[in-house]
Amino acid sequence: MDRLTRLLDRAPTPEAVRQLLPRDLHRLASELRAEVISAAAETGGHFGGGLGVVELTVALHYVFDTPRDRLIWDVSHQAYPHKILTGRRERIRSIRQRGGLYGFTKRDESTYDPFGAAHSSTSISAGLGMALARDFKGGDNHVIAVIGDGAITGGMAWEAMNHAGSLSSRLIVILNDNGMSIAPAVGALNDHLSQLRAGRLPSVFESLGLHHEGPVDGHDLNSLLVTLQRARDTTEPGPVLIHVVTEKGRGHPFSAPDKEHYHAVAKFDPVTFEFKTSKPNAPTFTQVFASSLIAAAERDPKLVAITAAMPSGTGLDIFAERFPNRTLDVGIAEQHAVTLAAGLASEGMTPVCAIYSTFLQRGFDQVVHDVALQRLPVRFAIDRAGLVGQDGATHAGSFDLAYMSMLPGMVVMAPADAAELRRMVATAVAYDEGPIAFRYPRGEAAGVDDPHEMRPLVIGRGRLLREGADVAILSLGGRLADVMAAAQELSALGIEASVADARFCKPLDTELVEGLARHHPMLVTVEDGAIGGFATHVLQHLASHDLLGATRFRAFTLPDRFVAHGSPAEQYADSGLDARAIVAGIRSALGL
Ligand SMILES: Cc1ncc(C[n+]2csc(CCOP(=O)(O)OP(=O)(O)O)c2C)c(N)n1
Repeated sequence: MDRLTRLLDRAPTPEAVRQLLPRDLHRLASELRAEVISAAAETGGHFGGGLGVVELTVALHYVFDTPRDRLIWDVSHQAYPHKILTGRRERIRSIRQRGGLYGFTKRDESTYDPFGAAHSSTSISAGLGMALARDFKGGDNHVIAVIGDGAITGGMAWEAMNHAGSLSSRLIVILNDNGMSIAPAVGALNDHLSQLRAGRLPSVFESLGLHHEGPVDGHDLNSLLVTLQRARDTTEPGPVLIHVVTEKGRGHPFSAPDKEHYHAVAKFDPVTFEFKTSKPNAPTFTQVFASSLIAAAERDPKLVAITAAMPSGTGLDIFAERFPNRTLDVGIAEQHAVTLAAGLASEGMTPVCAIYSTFLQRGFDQVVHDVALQRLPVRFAIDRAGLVGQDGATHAGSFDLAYMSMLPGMVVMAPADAAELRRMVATAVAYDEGPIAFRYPRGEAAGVDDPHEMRPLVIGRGRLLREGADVAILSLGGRLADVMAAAQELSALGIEASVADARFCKPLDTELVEGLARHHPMLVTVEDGAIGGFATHVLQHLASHDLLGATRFRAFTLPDRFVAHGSPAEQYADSGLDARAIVAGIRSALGL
């Protein structure tokens, strides 16, 4: 037996953990921490959150009868120690890779994951639902929701506490307070938590009707055990909130401090702890966006940029260095971010709301009701459009083309390369007639990035890149390089393709679309979005004007299923959206 993991070897499941003596738990925690570090060296991924909750994870599984007692991790990026302790240690080194464990909790993956997550602030609502279900059924199990001080800034958490605080249903909320979101936590609530850490009560949670315990040192197993046992055994009705103070990234092996406490890491050497990062060949779309936005803000003093707790992910950290007073980090609060932008726009400012495609879903009604309906010129910079790789289905930017383009008056653009993104930033900033969005993928931007390129585009005008008589391929967004490669391969097979870059999903370049349909026996659209997006708009236009004639039509979209995690290249191959699949699809449609 490997002496270094003696207890972890003996305790592959929570049932076995519960057989240990309390005094063994310190050692179990340190073995678990070492295991998280050694696995992360191989896989990379979310790291700091998990290291901060090692003791809490051990204590929760020790005190509660999981999975009969329901343990819900908010966001669940911090659940790697939980996965290791719940029968998934053997597979932890496959995490986030194709066919491997998912990077977040997932109902299909384990009975110890009673609720899937990845978008934040859902755990208290889900937990209250489970608690009420238990009460309806006359059960006696516990329900525990663990939520971070970042995630608890989200509106849903407050909707849930407002409801839970008025009920007698028993629910245990653990506030994992490490002072960090991805970046340092922001807002008045964060100030309040600092006061609570200093022992100043009463708390806002108490006023909402949640019995408040703590603050408890989240790395002191004895205090954790006592507090959790008390919460488990109390006969008091109603919800309880336990304020646990932890250190994000606790025990990380790196020599340098990190401003995000190693929220997520690349693979690293397990001995020297040096990161194995590959050298980038080109700037990312995110960096091109940030630098274009800075250039635009130099010219427009009314430009204000908004992020919902994602300054580094969206590139607004770079923008904030130049314009600290024109950067607003609102916390994990996409709904508020969108309506805040609407308010700014209504007063003549130039708000740019930079939100990942997947998280903008949270603010959809605000986009409809507060922005689009009032035709307010909010600029949406939608990052991580299309498939995003290892974060998988919960994070895929699959739906924005559909959900933005269906809104009356919304302009929706998608760049294929760096120059186009720059021009779209310029277009959006200059456009004042209503809402406008541009959506761009994760990763390196194709093409050359010329920092002086700031010419606005003509709204609703695409471009023709290549002409061929046999098939027309109309591409929107990030798949253009694969489309061009496909066209070349087709040409080698004797099939000549025209290729056009639509640039706009809305308004559609109807002249371009009609010309392609008229002059080719087959029209194909390609987009990195779900069914209901670009192809639907193209087809509806052609069909409703009787312009399809004998022209055949094929749509390459994301498949009508959630695409599992893997590298983006694997995901696009799985989805039939890489060059090879496009060639194969066109050949088979042509009957060749
Ligand atoms: C709705 C939504 N917006 C943004 C994110 C991106 N995100 C993932 S983790 C995180 C920070 C969470 O902070 P906290 O809850 O304090 O947990 P910690 O990482 O500090 O343990 C953010 C902003 C998300 N998961 N969901």
